[in-house]
Amino acid sequence: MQPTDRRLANAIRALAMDAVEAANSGHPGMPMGMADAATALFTRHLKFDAADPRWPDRDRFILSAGHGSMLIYALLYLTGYDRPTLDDIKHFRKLGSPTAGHPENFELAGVEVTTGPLGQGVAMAVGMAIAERHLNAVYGDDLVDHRTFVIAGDGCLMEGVNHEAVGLAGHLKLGRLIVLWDDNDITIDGSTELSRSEDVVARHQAAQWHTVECDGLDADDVSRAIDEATADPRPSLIRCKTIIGFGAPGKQGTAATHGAALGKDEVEAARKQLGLEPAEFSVPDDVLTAWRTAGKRGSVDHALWTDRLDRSPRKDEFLARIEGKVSDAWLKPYLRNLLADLKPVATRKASEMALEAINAALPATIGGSADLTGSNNTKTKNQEPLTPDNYGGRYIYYGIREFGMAAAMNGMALHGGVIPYGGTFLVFTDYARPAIRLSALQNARVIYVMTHDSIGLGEDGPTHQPIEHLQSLRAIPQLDVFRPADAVETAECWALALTSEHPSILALTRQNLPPLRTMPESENLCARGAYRLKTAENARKIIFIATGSEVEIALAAAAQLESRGLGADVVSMPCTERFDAQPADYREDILPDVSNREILRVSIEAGTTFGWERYSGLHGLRIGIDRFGVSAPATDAYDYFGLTADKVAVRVTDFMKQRGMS
Ligand SMILES: Cc1ncc(C[n+]2csc(CCOP(=O)(O)OP(=O)(O)O)c2C)c(N)n1
Ligand SMILES: [Mg+2]
Repeated sequence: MQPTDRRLANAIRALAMDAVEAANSGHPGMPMGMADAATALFTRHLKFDAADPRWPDRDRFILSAGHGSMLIYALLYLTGYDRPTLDDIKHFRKLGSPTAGHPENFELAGVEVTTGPLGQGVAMAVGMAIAERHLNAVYGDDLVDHRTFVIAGDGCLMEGVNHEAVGLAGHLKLGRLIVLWDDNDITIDGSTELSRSEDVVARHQAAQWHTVECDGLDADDVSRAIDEATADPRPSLIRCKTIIGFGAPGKQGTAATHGAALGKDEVEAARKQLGLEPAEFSVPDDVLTAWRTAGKRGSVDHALWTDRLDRSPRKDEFLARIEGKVSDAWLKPYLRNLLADLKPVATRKASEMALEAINAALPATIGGSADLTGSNNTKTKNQEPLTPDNYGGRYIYYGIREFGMAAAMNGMALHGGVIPYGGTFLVFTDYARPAIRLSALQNARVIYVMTHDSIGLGEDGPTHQPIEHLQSLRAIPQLDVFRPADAVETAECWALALTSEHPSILALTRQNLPPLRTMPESENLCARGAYRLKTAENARKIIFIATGSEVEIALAAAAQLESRGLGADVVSMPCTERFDAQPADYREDILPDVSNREILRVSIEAGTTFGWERYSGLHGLRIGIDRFGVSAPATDAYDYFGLTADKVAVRVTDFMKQRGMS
């Protein structure tokens, strides 16, 4: 006899309680409250094949309420994924176990995205739904035809990014996005009455969503709601009325079940209440068999899909696209043309020029901007807008939603098949930063086109002039921050970003910069992160290390110093992360390990000097801006902050004099 849905759900409850108890850490309440809803979703609706978690046409499932990680670990184990094993679950939250505290996309194949920072799961799901519709438009129903399901808690729906994500999804009519809301009236501090009065359902309706309510503790009722949601052409919010910690008789319905082990006595009482096996981590045979059968439900669809793929003339192209391999064959011919016709150009414009070649060569790119298209230069001539009437378009008007855009791009990148890039002003990376951090953590190939990268943006003044941003972004692991110095470097950095396994930020100028790289090279010089652009003519006394728009200043200052007999190298350092990863002999060649008295190292960047001692050395000279900017034309602002060749040359010679170096 087929076990009841409640018994299937209770297996989730048992594993969640036991794992949290064993770790003495974790969140049992959410998995216990949503176990029935998750059972309905996984045994009746979600299209997946546990034997092949990477099947491209699987439905995507995102546990946005990442603290309830034991819910997804239990589901993956029960449905028969290779990992986590029962042993992995016994080692929940232990060093080296893939059952990390919060679900990590790089730990387990069935975890599509990393969640835990509340709100971002829903926002990434929007990106997944966009990628699905886009690829469907490109490849048709035969190859791409799936949905994105999300489980989200009160917290995910309260976060600001939810407003951006819900607005974007409603606008783009992402009907294949279905969010199940764990409406349990509880957050960590207690009742949601402490902090929420809004009508969540009405808010979604106002954003053009379909909404439906159900008893989240009744798998049949949840299933009815999912059917309704699937049939509706709008994105759907399913309000699942639940009880947090359901089944723990003394604690259910209270915040006490949210984020702590229930305790031995309460677990025992829950076992009795739910009719569970007395032993820890045990799942009755008939229940496990039923779950394993559910894990194979999708195998028929999967086989039919494989047949269709095998018959498709676009099979190889499709698979290459999903794999995400990118060639930089566009770069050489592009650079050849560029070098034939050099002129001063802002690097944001140079980025647009490179993108014309990139977007023509790489059909996987999808661009966009958070309402600064004309300023970020992110849209190329061949790009049509991606709209509900044309999901095949390759340009997204994200609106003024920097965080929502960044999170959506994470979802798109992790869905696979598309390479998202999107723009705003560099200063507003602050608005997107939580998602940029998750791009890095998840190794999502997202390219951030961040223009107006310094006081060089001029008149908009201190609110718009980044100061601490470059360095604070460089502090994020697994993120490449590129600050190219001219059009050639801009193209080289684009090529690196597109072929990277990491996310990248391109920091680009508003103001024009002269061409500095005027000769063809056999290799991408930016690949090493820093390289010698000019070699000292006189005996080397100084090494300038500069990035972006300040490389020009360093070169002009170096020329002045050479005319006074002081030899100066100029190192262009478009990407500190890449330079740090070079072999020691290369780094030693560019920045030799000698005293600053022998060879003075001078960093120049129109931003904070914080951290530049890493390259200048403690006794080197750091030229930058350690205060907020000024509202003034760019050239006046540069002059005001001493960032001109004349002023830099004077500062260097004064510094050398003070230190008795010349
Ligand atoms: C951005 C962010 N802020 C705060 C937290 C810490 N936190 C984790 S769960 C939670 C409460 C969430 O409430 P809800 O979504 O209703 O989850 P439930 O208690 O119902 O499981 C908070 C504040 C977080 N993970 N992410
Ligand atoms: Mg809650």
